[in-house]
Amino acid sequence: MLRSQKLLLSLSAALGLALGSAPASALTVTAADLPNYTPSVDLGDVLVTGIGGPFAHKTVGGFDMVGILGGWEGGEIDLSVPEGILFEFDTAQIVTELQIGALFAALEEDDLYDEQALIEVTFADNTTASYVLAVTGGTSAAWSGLGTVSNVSPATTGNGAVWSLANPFGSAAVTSLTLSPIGPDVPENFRNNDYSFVSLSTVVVPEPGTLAMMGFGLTGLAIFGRRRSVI
Ligand SMILES: [Ca+2]
Ligand SMILES: [Ca+2]
Repeated sequence: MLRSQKLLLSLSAALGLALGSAPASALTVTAADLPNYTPSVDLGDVLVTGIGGPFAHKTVGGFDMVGILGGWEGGEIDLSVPEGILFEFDTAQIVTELQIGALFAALEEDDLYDEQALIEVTFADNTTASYVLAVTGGTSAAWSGLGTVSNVSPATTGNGAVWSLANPFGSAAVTSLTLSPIGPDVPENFRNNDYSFVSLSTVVVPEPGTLAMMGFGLTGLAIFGRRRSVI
């Protein structure tokens, strides 16, 4: 083996080590990770806590989803307590996908109006923001944040009324996320605006040191490649 080939191999190994030392790149939490009647669960990279009561599952249109026990609806997040589900991340995460369910269109599943969900986040710089997902029809909804919303299961009776938010906060990393109810909450429409958690996917923002190491390794390879071509 030529000395130059050995050098290239060792540089590649160094780059591999740098990549290998990067934090876990992706995290997914599903309803199955939040056991029934549990007040909170530590999943390692994220602590998930029930606000207003413990977690409670329900199956809607074949989809397993989680809300908070009690309130107007067991298995959904209701305003009456109020209830919520809080996700607190050990390190800032970019949310790549969030799915919620049981968010129905008007006159479906006893809901008088198109349902809405309130989603609150704390960004890595400690600023906070609130966004609303508002159903506008059986398979259509409006999202006040970034990214896109798509329908996974129709918001009509017998289905899951599941919605997927892709990159809902853009490339901004968050340290916490809360699924919250939104008003009004009055007797004639008490069933409106309740919903459930289905799944959450995030990626960890690489730490500056890791990026610097990766940059150093790539720069080394580039310089080496140029020298080699001269030889
Ligand atoms: Ca509830
Ligand atoms: Ca609902």
